[in-house]
Amino acid sequence: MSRLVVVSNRVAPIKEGKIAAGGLAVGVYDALRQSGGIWFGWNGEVNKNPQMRTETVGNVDYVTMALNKTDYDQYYRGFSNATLWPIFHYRVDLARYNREEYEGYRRVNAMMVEKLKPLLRPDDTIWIHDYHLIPFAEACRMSGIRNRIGFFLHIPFPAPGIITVIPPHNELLKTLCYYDLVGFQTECDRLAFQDYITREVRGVIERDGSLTAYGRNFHTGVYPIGVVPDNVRQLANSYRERRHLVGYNSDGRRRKTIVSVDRLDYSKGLVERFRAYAAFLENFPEHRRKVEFIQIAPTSRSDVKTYQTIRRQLESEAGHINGRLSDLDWTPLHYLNKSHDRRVLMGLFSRAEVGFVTPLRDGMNLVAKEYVAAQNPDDPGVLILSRFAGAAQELSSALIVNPYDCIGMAEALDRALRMPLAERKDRYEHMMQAIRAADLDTWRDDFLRDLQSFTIHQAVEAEK
Ligand code: ADQ
Repeated sequence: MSRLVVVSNRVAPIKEGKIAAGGLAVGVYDALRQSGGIWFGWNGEVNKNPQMRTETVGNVDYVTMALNKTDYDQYYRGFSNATLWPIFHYRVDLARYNREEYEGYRRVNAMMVEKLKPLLRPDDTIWIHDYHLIPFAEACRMSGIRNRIGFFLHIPFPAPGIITVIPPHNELLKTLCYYDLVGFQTECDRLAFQDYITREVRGVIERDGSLTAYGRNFHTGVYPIGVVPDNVRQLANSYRERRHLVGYNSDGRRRKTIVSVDRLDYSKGLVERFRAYAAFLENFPEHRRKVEFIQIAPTSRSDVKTYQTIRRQLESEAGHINGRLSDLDWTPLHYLNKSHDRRVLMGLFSRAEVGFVTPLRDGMNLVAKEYVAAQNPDDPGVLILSRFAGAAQELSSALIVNPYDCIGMAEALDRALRMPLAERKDRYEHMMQAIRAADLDTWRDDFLRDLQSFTIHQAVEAEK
């Protein structure tokens, strides 16, 4: 088995010699441990003189570097998070384009390739993750690197009409053709990319399903990311301090809990969710005082302006709901801006009657899968899930909602809270089948198996 080299924007931090747990981090870490290899990327620091740092744990080298301020501003804060992220999530209204930032993005990708190059062996398999690093393979090929290179996009791939808003869309997406395999979360994302290639750049679909464009032949595939269901359930069971998780009525009966956990991001539909919860309490007053909604949303990318705006908007919505509806012994909405230990989150999921997962767009959304996997099979809660999360493709037995339909979401909350045990169990079992069929190991193994099965590109014009 060849050695695996993983490249992602951020490398999961190592704590006391151990990798921190977390969806993607665990999957990548397990893959690396099996084959041995390198995890290469940014360490999250911004320094004047970026230094490479290597930390070895077992057979894995964690090679990280800092970014200088200009690189950080242009590559990370600029083109990645103020252009690509909003556009790939269909928020053209929030996107900006700045040519210097795009050039910085390309420059940082090329710089990372040059730093990685001396560490590579000829038979290493290279696996690149996510939108920050789209041009990585092209920069590798220009630099003479001929290893197998695969790319996985964690976020949605938008329809061609949306992606063409990016002024250098041709130049940017051409770089994806330099991979041997490009993986997506859903078939819908893969088809959107295929559409772009066939319509915008007159690429062709070959008999074996591969694509040829810009003189390059490459493969695409669908690899929905998953969770490790047994691990989720174990964590949920190990959390004993349940008194922290729920409130009680004045008559001593436990209030029902609705839970949401997200990074604070406009793609997650938090404002729409808060409004739907308010509409639910207005339209179904019989639930008042019997239910509470816990929204955990730690700030992320707080130096990007649109993230400051969404935060202010949420604070105002939350204040409005609680100001209008709470009582001395009842706070309808608990809005927590901090990150929590995975064990606490899984414990909270297992205890909550409703998981309320309603992004406006999401590549997959692991919280939806974690919520279901954390449930007690004998008395499971109900998942309310946005049709615009990648997870909705597999979890069709959730209560599927449109996050733009405020009253529809309010009705779903009412239905979820009233749902009889037999229906809850039935839906839960269907969802667990899907979650087990596409767990984290399957995601990683399928991608790497496919990547290994394709022949490596021979020299092409651009490389000469
Ligand atoms: P994210 O946008 O970060 O990921 P998501 O998949 O929901 O979204 O979350 C990733 C992980 O972070 C989950 O394991 C979750 O439990 C954890 N997490 C989220 N909020 C947390 C909090 N407040 N405190 C602690 N942990 C928290 C991107 C894409 C997704 C895609 C993933 C993986 O945007 O669509 O599912 O990558 O491919």
